[in-house]
Amino acid sequence: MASLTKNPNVNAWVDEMIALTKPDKVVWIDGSDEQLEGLRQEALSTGEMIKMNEELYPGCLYHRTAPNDVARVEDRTFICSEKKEDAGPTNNWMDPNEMWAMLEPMYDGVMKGRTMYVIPYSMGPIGSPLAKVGVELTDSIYVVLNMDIMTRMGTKAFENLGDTSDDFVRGLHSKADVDPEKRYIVQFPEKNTICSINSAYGGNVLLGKKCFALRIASFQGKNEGWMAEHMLILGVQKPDGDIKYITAAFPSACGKTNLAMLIPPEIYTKQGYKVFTVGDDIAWMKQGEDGRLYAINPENGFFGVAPGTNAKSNYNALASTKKNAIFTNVAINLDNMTPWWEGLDKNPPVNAQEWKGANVNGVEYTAKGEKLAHPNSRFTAPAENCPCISPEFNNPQGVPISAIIFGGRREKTTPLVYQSFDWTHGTYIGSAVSSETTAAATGAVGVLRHDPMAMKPFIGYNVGDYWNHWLEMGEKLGENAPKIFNVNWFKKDENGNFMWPGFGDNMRVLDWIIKRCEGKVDAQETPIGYLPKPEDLNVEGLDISAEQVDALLAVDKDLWADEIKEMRRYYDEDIAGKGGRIPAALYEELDKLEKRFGG
Ligand code: GTP
Ligand code: SPV
Ligand code: MN
Repeated sequence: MASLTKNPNVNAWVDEMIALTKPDKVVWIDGSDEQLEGLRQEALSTGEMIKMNEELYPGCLYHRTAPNDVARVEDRTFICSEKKEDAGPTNNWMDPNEMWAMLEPMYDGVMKGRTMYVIPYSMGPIGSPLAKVGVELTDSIYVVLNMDIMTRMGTKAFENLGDTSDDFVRGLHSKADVDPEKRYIVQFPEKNTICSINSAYGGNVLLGKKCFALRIASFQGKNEGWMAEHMLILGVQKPDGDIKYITAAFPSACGKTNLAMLIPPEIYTKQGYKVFTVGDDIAWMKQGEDGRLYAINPENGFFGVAPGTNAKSNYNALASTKKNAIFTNVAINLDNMTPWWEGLDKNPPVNAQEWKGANVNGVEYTAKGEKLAHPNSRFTAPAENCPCISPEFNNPQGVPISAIIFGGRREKTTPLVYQSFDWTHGTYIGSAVSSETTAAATGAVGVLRHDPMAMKPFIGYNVGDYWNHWLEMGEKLGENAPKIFNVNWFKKDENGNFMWPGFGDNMRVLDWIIKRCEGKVDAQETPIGYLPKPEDLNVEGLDISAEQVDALLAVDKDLWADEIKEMRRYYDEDIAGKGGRIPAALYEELDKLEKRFGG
């Protein structure tokens, strides 16, 4: 099939990759309905995709991946910069030539007997000054159909690139044999290139997402003066009609999609408050002409965690999955071909197919404590399906950001919410994010680990330089810089129960944050930052005592002494000791924090 572009840089690279991988057939993805429908039919005929109930879930498909291929693989993910020190201590590194010498034979002939799909796509609205183009080569129809939902895919992306530009990200993906021992997710930041092999799962293979929009883009952003962050973007419309935009960085499976789509409690909706979703996972941010920081969501859909999603916890996400969505590794109710997962409702289907494909009695199966859906099972849903999608979703200029929030899963130590003293202190707080691990990546779950800015697996260069870039952005933004906050929805009481109701009630915390940005509410100054005065946290209608509010807002001196000690160890040993170029200003913030506690 003939190329869809005259761009010689694209064509030369695609020809080279065809010669290497030797597909039987090459299909350029124009993005037309006819072409995509043909691919859906083909995937249904081979069993790669399964059709869901056409009346209840029109246009929805199901896919299951190999049981060893269900999450990102951080230990097999590499940043292959020319110099090792440029990858820094948070990344696996290999010399780019050595890496390619290993990968090239693996790709040699890997697409024999298969079709190569050439996917042009734009990250960001077509025509946006912040958007960037990628081309992904893949032998997976699942990838094509997901990229259709997650990006602006097809000929229009080439129109954005133009006939001569070389500014596009090259992505080469092959499922190969889905061999976990030969699975590699490799970024070459200086070459704008991504190689992914032996996986067919989400973040490993939808190369526009974590590989491009975070790992490669964070490096581009440092060089070009903008930011690529693991952040949701939401707008809160106040009763007076004014909308404040907020971004929030939480580690994987720590609540971004949920916060992005929250439905405020009645005490707020009654007054006229409304929340709009701009993005649920990634933000690209750049200073606008008026000096403020503007954010776009480079994605066009949601690749969301299924378990726990229900009409109460996240109505808008659930509604987004009702048409033209793809379900990966959830369970199927065989009686009516609808998806099911833990936390959807309390009625697991009797006649169920669990995520690995076995037919089981779902009621008996779950009663034994077995899971019907994989904990990292996901839905891929078009953003346009979301009932609260922002009218600004396609705005090429993005939306102006008033506040940036960091957060993570912390059983103790970190209070419900606090505000940094200034941008530099906020950058320190971002560098100090740690969180209990989740099923979004392979490895143990529930282990506390450092995850600076929720970007540990996604910073495409030296983490110290990344922190320095944050500081430089703050200097550039000056008094227009968004205010920086930290939240923790996951504090637990002595019985191990979450102390804060979370979900829609997180609006109460956003309310305080917005009032702080507007200078409309006072705060108590503590050694860690500004905390709400207990009476300023609106708990009207919640079954929560004054003691519980105090506990949620507590700053425990002993726990913070441990925290500070651990931060010093982390900076010294894990970062500086392993080649991380920590800015002096961040060490000073740590010293100042210790001093404020009297240390
Ligand atoms: P990625 O897509 O992996 O980046 O995840 P995410 O950050 O978008 O997380 P998501 O919103 O999908 O939430 C992950 C899990 O956290 C789900 O099981 C949610 O039910 C749970 N969760 C989200 N918000 C809250 C909250 O406010 N409180 C509690 N207790 N759990 C929450
Ligand atoms: C995450 O793990 O943060 C995700 C899912 O958003 S993935 O696309 O697999 O990275
Ligand atoms: Mn994510």
